[in-house]
Amino acid sequence: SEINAQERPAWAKETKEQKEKRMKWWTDARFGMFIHWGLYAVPARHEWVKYYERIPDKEYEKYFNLFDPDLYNPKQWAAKAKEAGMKYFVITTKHHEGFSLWDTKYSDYKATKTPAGRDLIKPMVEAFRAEGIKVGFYYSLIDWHHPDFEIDASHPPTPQGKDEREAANKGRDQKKYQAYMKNQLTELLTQFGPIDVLFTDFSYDGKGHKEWDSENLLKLIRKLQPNIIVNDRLDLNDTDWGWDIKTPEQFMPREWLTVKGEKVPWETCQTFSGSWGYHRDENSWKSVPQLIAMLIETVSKGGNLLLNVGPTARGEFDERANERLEGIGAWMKQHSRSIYGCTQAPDSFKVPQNCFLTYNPEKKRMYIHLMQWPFKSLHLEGFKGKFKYAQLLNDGSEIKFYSPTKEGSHTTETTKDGDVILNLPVQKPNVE
Ligand code: FHN
Repeated sequence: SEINAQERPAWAKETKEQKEKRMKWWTDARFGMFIHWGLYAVPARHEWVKYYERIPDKEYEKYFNLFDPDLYNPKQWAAKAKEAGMKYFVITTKHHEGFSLWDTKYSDYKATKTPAGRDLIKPMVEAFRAEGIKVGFYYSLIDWHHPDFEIDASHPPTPQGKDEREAANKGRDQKKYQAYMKNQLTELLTQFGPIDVLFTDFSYDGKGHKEWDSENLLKLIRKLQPNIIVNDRLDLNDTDWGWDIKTPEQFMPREWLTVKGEKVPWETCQTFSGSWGYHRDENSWKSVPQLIAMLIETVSKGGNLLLNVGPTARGEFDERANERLEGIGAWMKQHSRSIYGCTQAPDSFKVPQNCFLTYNPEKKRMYIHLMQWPFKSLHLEGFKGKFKYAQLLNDGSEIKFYSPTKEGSHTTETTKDGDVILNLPVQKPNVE
C-alpha cells in the first residue's frame, strides 16, 4: 500500500542503537506471562467460542450478566508470575468480543457494568508492578461488539454470504471505529502509568492500514508512551519502523527470525493447552519439562517466550496452570542464569548432540542444556581453549574436562583437534 513506500516518518525517527537501548530490558527478560481473560472465561470453551459456536449477540449477553470474578486477587497472579521467573506480563485489556476490563468512558460493555462492578486493570497493574514485573497491554483491533466495526467473514455469528455482510455493514462508520480505538488506547496509555509493551491483535486478509488507520494509531501510541515496545500486528510490517518485535504464534521458528537478512527481536507466544482463554475440558496440556524445553529452545535462537494463562470466571489461575508455573519456577530458581541476559551462542560453537546452547555475551558464559543425559561424557567439537571452567548449574559442582588424544580406543571415541570431552556424572542429576 502507499504506506509501505513511505520513508520513516519524523515521529518514528530512531537509530538502531537507540532501539536496542530502548529494548534492552525486554531482550534480557526473555520470559513473560500472557493473560487472556474476559467474558469467554464464563463459557470456558475458548476465547473464540462466540465464533466457533455461532453464538448470537443476545445469547452471549448472559455471560456479561454472569461475569462475577469474586475470587479475583491479582496479587496472587503476580506472585505466580514472579515465582515462575516471568519478567513482564501482557493482559488482554479487550479481546475480540469487545469487552473492556477497565472502566472505559467509550463503552458500557465493560467490567464495571457487570457484577464484577469494578475496574480490573488498575489493581492488576499495581500488583505486577509491586513484584517488579513490567506491564504489557494486549488490545484487540477486532471488535465483534462495536456497532461501527466492519463485519467480515470471521465475525460471529457469521452472516451467511457476501451480500448479507454488505447489508449488515450499511451504516457502519469506519472513521467512528478508528476514533473509538484511538480514544480507548489513549485511556490505556495515560491512566495506568508507564506501559512497557503493547500487543495489538491482529491484521488479516490485507485488512489493517485502511481499517485501523495504522500509521496514525502508532503515532499516537509512540507519543503517549515513547519507550513502549510494540508488536507486528498493526499491518505496518513492510516498514522497518512500524513494529519492534516479530511475534510467531504457537510455533517454534527453526532459527532466529530475520527480516531482509537481518536478525530481529522476536517473541513466540504459546499456550499451555491450545486455547488462550480458560478452557475447562481441554486436556492436551504441555508438561513442565516440555515448557522448560520450549523456553530453552526459544532463548537458544535469540527469542523471548510469552507463555499464556487463562484465568477462570471466578478470577483464579486453575490448578493445572499453577502446577506448571511452580514447576517452571523450581527449575528457574537454579537455572535462570542460563535464560536471563542470554541469547544464541556464536556460530563458532558447534552445538553438541541433543543439546541447546544459550550464551550470555556480557558475562561471557556459555550454557549447555542437555536435553538427553549422555551416558558418561559430552563431546564438544571445537571448544578447546575457549573456556576455563565447567560446572553443573543446578548444584554448582565442578565438571572435569580434557582434550583427548585423536585415536579412539575400546573405551574412548576418536576425536579431532580442538575437541573437548566433559566428564559428566553417570546418573542424571535430580533435575529434568
Ligand atoms: O485471535 C487471537 C487469539 O484469540 C489470541 O488472542 C492470539 C494470541 O496471540 N492472537 C489472535 C490469533 O492470532
